[in-house]
Amino acid sequence: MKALLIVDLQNDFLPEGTLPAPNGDKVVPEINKLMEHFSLIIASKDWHPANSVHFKKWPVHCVAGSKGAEFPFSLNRPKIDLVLYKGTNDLDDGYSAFEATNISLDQHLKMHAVNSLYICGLTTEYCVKNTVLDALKAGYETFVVQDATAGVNAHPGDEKAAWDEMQKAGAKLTTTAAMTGVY
Ligand code: VGL
Ligand code: ZN
Repeated sequence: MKALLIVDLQNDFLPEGTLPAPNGDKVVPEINKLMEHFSLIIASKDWHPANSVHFKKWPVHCVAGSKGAEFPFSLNRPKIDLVLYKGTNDLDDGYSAFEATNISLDQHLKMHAVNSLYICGLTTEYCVKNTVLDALKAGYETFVVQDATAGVNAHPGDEKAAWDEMQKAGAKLTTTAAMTGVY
């Protein structure tokens, strides 16, 4: 069984948000296309308390319950089966969807007999990368949909390094076109 895991596709990570991935809006139509090809779709949300230590490193973003923490309206939201909340503690960054606090992602995937995970979303260097590395450690066959993933580009070179690190750890790269059969 395969599942689609959409990481942190939230308003604050889009170009108009407080911690923007410059091409964050471009992944939304790709993710909408991908969603048509999965019967299990899980989406994570960065969901921080206003006083999180995380905001010593980052501009304030995705505060629990805020507009910036919502999914964009352009995302085909009704298709999402489960929303995971992470970074909910004021003492951690919560970069990985496997650190979600409302449900154990690993247990949920096992319950649905998922062995292949297709990961996309925002941002390449932080939450996508950490989720991918945790998925590999947990033994899932892990694909990253490259054109459905965008970086925050906080430091030049980080995005390329993240792709290299994910591939070295065993992640396979794919594209929306390859997944949907539309070229
Ligand atoms: C993220 C920086 C801070 C992410 C979250 O979703 O990649 N990046 N918080
Ligand atoms: Zn965050």
